[in-house]
Amino acid sequence: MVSLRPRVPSPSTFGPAGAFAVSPNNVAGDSITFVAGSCCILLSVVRSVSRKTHGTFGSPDVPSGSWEGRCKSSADIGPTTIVSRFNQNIQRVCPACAWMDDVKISSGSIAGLTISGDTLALSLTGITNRATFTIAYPGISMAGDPSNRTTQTNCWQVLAGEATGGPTLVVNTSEYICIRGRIGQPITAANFRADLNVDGVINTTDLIAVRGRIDSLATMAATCP
Ligand SMILES: [Ca+2]
Repeated sequence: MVSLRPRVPSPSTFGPAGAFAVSPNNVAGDSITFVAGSCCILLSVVRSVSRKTHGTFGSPDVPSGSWEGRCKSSADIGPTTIVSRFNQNIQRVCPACAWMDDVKISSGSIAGLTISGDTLALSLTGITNRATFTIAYPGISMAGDPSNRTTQTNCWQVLAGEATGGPTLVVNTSEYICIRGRIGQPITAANFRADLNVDGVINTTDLIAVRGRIDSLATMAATCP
């Protein structure tokens, strides 16, 4: 908010307050209050995260640029819900168009798209494993200004079964040892990746799941920029 107090020689010079091209509510005596709008702020993504629900523990966030190693099933690998928050309220440029016109994803399908204020939530299925996953927002604009869009792209590295991270993403005996050592532990922000099948518990089912994914080819070479 910017408040200007111009020198006004006489109220009669400018006529009544309502003659200004501003809301009369913004005029008080010899003062005009200008409310700075968001018209000149370029749209940008403030934060984008991937979420999966781990039973009663909840839905810990994995930020973009990170890695998504969890898997729910062979048909539901990688991110399943991505929530992106922008620096201002947003809208779909073409509400009647398909979701694929709003956002561009590098693999999989969009099962749902919702907007609430400055936040966009995407439900996704069938993300390709052992690959980067990117999402762009060509059909999303600032609310009230369809021309104000962003060229940003978010990126995840997707490798089902990966539970330990590291410079090179790979599913190997480190995952097996990691999960075996966490069996029976309550899920926390520090160990939720060991809950591979996202059922809210870390048990032998997760161990069996990772054992079936240990493979010399279970390495992901591509990385996010
Ligand atoms: Ca589990």
